[in-house]
Amino acid sequence: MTRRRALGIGGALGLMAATGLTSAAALARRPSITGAQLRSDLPLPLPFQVPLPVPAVLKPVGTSGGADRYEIIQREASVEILPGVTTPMWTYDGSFPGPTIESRRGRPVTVSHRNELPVPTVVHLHGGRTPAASDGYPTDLLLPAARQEHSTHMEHGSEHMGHGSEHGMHDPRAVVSELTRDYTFPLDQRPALLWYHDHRMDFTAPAIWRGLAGLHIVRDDAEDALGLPAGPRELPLMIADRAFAADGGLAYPALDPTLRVRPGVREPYLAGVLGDVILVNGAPWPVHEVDAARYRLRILNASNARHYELEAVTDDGRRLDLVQIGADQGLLAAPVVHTLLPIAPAERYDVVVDFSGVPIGGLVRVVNRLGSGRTRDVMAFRVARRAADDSRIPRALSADLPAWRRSDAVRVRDFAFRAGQMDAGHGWLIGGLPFDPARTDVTTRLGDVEVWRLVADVHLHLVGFRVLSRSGRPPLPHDAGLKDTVSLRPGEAVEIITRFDGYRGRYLFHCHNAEHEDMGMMANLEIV
Ligand SMILES: [Cu+2]
Repeated sequence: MTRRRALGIGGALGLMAATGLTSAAALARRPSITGAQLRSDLPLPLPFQVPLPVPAVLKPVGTSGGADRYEIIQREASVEILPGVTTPMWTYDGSFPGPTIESRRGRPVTVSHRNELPVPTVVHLHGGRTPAASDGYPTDLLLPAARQEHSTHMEHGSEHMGHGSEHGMHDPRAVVSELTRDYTFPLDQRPALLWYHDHRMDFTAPAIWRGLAGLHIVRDDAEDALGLPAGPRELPLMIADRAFAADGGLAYPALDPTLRVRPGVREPYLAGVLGDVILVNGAPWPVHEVDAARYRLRILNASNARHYELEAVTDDGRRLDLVQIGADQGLLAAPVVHTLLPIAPAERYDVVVDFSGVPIGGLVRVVNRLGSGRTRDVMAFRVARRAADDSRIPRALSADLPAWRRSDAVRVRDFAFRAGQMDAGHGWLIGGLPFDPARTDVTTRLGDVEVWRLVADVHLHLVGFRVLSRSGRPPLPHDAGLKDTVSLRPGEAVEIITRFDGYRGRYLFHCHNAEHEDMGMMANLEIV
């Protein structure tokens, strides 16, 4: 028997019956646009001229006891993003995206990060089933060598800390490291495309924007044996929008460009910062030469706030099938065929595209139906040559997806998310309250299955979930499989189901519009 409990995070949310969800969705006042677009101040390159880069795979510095050890230096670097233009960025190991880490399921990895940036950082492996100590809690800072005074600000809650200090940002549970920090990832999880990025309190959005993002792929023998396109025919595609200032630097409307003291962005960017340049793997509107064969595209939307609806269009206007084989948390049970694929910030889709029917020399453009002008184009594939193709897409991809049923749930929680007044400006609230690390918003027991009813986009740390319904109707085709991030359309309510297993400790759930996240649209999840 399901115990139904309507719950306000922090006790501030009015109770909602199941039938109250529609009005809760209306109350959410979700804006029809998810941000405002910055305009670049220098000439932009033509589309489909720059070759698609593929981020280098990082080599372990050592192996002991069946675990691999990696080292990454977080540092400022000048990167050529636009041809002939130098862009100073904050990077993992000098590149954007950072180096890719390739792992095997169940083989633990330790990544030692060294912070040579001018600000504290936090590393979060998005999609990782990670013990709390290595999950990158936003106050578990890694301080740079020369910036000890920042920790003093944190301790004493300087007025200039913005909303953080006023809401008790002092966090007695924070574990602060100096200069280097080891993050340990057991990777006892389904094979999937994960990504690591900065997650510092109040400054996640601008830090990702400046370049702190990279890929982490987990594989296993069962997936390798499927016969999916592999090697050069498997491509990670990290899509992210940016805008550039006249001097080649990245433009970003931060209230405090040093990203040290005052968090937040200027009007009219509070609902999210959009750029006018679409990057894939750090290159503007790139082009990639392909064989006339099947390719596995592992797509991540690493944009702060931009949503995409992707389609692959040939020269003669034909739309190629996007055969989805995987979601955020790995393989689907069976392929799902799309011609249009919506992807929200932080979501991943694993798709196979077959270029064999495209004439040699033909161009397949990946376009974003939600974009306009230059932001309608994403990248292109140039079909260069005929080639043998022994890859396949099995009709059964995996048999280990969790099959939680409603009747398994020991409780149902309702969450309201809405825009609200926070300090001097507008902010984003969950259950009426801005984020406070010192407050536990949701407590659950290890092993419990729960149904969550949501009226806004959510990313859950630690666990994957399945989508049960959208506004009382069955899930959409792209809701298939195991997800860790879900995106709602305006006025929509969604039900998800998950089991809180893995590790006890303090985790987060939040909106993955990075600007919303920095404005407090984030809550604590304590697994006991
Ligand atoms: Cu995450």
